[in-house]
Amino acid sequence: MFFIKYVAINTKLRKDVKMEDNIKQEHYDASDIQVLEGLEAVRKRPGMYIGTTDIKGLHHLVWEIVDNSIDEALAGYCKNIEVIINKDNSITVKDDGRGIPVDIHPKTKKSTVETVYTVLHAGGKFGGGGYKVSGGLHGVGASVVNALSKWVEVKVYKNGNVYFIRFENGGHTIEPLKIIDNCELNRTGTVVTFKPDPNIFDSEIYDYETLKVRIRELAFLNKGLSLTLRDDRDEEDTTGEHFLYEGGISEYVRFINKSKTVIHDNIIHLEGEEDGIFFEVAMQYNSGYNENIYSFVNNINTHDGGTHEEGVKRALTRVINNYARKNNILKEKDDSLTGDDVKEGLTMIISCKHPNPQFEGQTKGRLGNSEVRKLADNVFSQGFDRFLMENPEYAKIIVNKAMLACRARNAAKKAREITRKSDLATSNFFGKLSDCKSKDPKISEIFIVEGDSAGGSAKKGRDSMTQAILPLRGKILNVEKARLDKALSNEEIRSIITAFGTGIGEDFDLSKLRYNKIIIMTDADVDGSHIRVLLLTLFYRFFKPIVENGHVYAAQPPLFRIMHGKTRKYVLDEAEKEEYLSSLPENVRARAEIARMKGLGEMDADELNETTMDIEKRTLRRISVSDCVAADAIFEKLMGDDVEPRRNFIEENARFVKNLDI
Ligand code: 1YM
Repeated sequence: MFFIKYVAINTKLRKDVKMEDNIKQEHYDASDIQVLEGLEAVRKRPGMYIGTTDIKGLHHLVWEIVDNSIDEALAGYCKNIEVIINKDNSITVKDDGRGIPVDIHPKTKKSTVETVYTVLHAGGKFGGGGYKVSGGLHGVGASVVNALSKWVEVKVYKNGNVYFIRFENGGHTIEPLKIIDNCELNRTGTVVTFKPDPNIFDSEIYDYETLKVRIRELAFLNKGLSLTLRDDRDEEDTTGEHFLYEGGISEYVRFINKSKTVIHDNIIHLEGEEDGIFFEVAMQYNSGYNENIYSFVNNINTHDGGTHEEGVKRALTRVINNYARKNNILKEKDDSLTGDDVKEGLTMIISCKHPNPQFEGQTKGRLGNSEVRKLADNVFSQGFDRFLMENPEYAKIIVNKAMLACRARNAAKKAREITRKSDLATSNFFGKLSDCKSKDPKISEIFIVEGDSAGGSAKKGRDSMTQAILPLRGKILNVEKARLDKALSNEEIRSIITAFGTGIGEDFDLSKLRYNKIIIMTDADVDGSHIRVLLLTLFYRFFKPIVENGHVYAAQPPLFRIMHGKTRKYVLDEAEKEEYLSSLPENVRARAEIARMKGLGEMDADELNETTMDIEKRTLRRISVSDCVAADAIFEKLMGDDVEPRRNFIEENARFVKNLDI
């Protein structure tokens, strides 16, 4: 066993009661299903049901169907789930659960399968008595997917029969449920295939990586459940990828820490249950300075935390302080360690399965149930306290790490004060920043430019009313490997902090941001890519809200200039060049003598303005944090201890970091 596992002892733990027992105790039949509204409403306002109709919404459909299989797994009836991307970008989801009920529904007088797929709000979760723990639309998912699909086919294996039903054009039943074949008596399960309606969605193409990341996550969060993803668009993908983790969230922690240097071997895994609420946490420290804490409720990422996270964090700080004081590592005169100190270098996954979760906050990303705080605190403090007592060598390493973090935090505080006092006042800083005249952050933007020569052109070519220029002279520090105090000793980073106006660390205040747009303007070469990634790491680690609120952009300088006659045309990349050239008449094309733009520094002020800076003409790419877990994995690849993945990445993306949509 690679992890140490403690089960909480005094939390009224009923060891023999599992989730599935809770479910089996409840009994409800098809009459629990309430019939509420038609599917037309979903087609009229898809956003209300699935958020967006962009690529995210397209993938959301898959999760709605998969969630039904996951529910079946959590109820203890399903062991295998398979997701297939078909050649035509339709999706098939298969499970080996009980199969959706096929009996006639008393209210609709139609089969339950048809009811579940055509009646909004049909499903166990609204019927009462059903105990569902996965995320999604709480029982309306199947009908929403049907409403937004060109066609849907459902096959149910049950009672030795194969039942089949097909819907078309937003959920219209073609023919009622019928038996099309027989099967072995003990075979049960559901197979759903759907093709999203292209009239509803901006894109029809499924992204393998997006599906893979979430399917892998579902496998980590549901130990023992086997999930498979296969891409039938890819001729070479014959077997698919399998995800099955007997260690559950412990293996998730190991996965996140894979390319980091861990400071103790064992992953600590604690779990407990009370009143049908199941709580577990897995953790391990690495030698880095960042915290990677991810929490989930019923498999949904609670990105804004909540009571489960609060309970654990509170207990973590208390237990480490108590241990350090009891063992005289922390002396009487010393201040206690803070939450930030004990979280440095911590990778932690928190997972709670709750029969009635209350999600709060604007994006519903916070767990509100107050009883979970106590449960989380109890389970964690009992288990972790025992771990420290039984593993004094690890306890020492963990406490020492927190003590070092505390010292660094105090040093950073001093450095920040010096930064605040000195930089704004020194001519050194103002010699560097060419600020804009406007003091209105709403219309102001700052270009962070690589090198003095490009900085010079940018300064001449800018609109000095709204555009500020900050040239970077040296390489900025790689903050993935540095603490705040070290980052603050780097002059380039200090200039950036001072220019932004927000402060950093504990002082950070987004409302003080002096520019609405922060635009990274680097060359389209290897060095440029490197600087851009360093800047993104800095922003992601120390100015996350700036990224989260969409303030960070990458400028897109052109790669080619095409001249013919008196016409000058700039194009962003090879593809655009080809497209433009093929649009020209043969004779003009033959005479066009195409120039590759080497660097920003080579463009004169007018050219730079016209191609890259002018609000009317330029192309900017907004940098977003769409998935913190995925983003961290990318940063790890690019910035972590392993050199090889970084070198490969830079080689592959020498021209543009186009796929780095963090
Ligand atoms: C590929 C998609 O939908 N599986 C699935 C769905 C259900 C059941 C089993 C199921 C649930 C219950 C009882 C219950 C659903 N049933 C319903 C409803 N896979 C997929 N597998 N028997 C079977 O919740 O008690 C909705 S989903 F409402 F009909 F019970």
